Amino acid sequence: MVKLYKSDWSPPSRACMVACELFNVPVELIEVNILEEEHLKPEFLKKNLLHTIPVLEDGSLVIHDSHAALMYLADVYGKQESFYPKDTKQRALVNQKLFFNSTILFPRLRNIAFRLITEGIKDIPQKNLDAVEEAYGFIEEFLSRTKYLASDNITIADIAAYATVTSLLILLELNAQKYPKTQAWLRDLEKRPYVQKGNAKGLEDMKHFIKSKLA
Ligand SMILES: N[C@@H](CCC(=O)N[C@@H](CS)C(=O)NCC(=O)O)C(=O)O
Repeated sequence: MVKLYKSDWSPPSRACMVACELFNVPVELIEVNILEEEHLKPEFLKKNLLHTIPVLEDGSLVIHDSHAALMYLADVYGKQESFYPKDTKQRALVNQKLFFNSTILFPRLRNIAFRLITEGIKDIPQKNLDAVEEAYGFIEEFLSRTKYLASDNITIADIAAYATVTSLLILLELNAQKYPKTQAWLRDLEKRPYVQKGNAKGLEDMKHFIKSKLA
């Protein structure tokens, strides 16, 4: 059985939880409470010196990045190849969008959410909101080229980005008229049972927490 050290609030953790539901991974979920700084404790730092969650452990293998974990889970447990194609070119396109989430989307969320939580800021700087708006534009453009982010099939890149985007929506609403493809993509993913199970509750908890911080 694999172990997933996670927090329900954390989008990259939720992406891994969605993947565990999707691929029917036998998993033990272990909550790491960031507010109580459990991620900074020596036992946790032994697993991940970067002190981030999620961490996926499979026997002696420890993976401390959600994207690497999604790739591993899809390779080992995924029955439908389409979620992470074996074909090199198709796989490169999925990897590209996983890195888009890792290096463009998620940092724009982290820049805001981390400061709300740790520094107690009440107003989100306009430049950070502009960066989120720009990211919505990127997604809309991607989704006007293919039905899902990497191709016409849903892949693990959509799972990673969905967890981030649904969290960004707490901070900046999406104008459905301006971003119709993104709106349709969100609706498509949210009705999938594995997405519901892995993402919905944690997202709701995060929403309440962030709103209370902004109030
Ligand atoms: N690239 C990493 C980012 C993980 C990350 O930054 N997680 C946040 C929670 S959403 C965290 O653990 N922050 C605590 C810290 O950085 O000390 C991944 O995708 O796993």
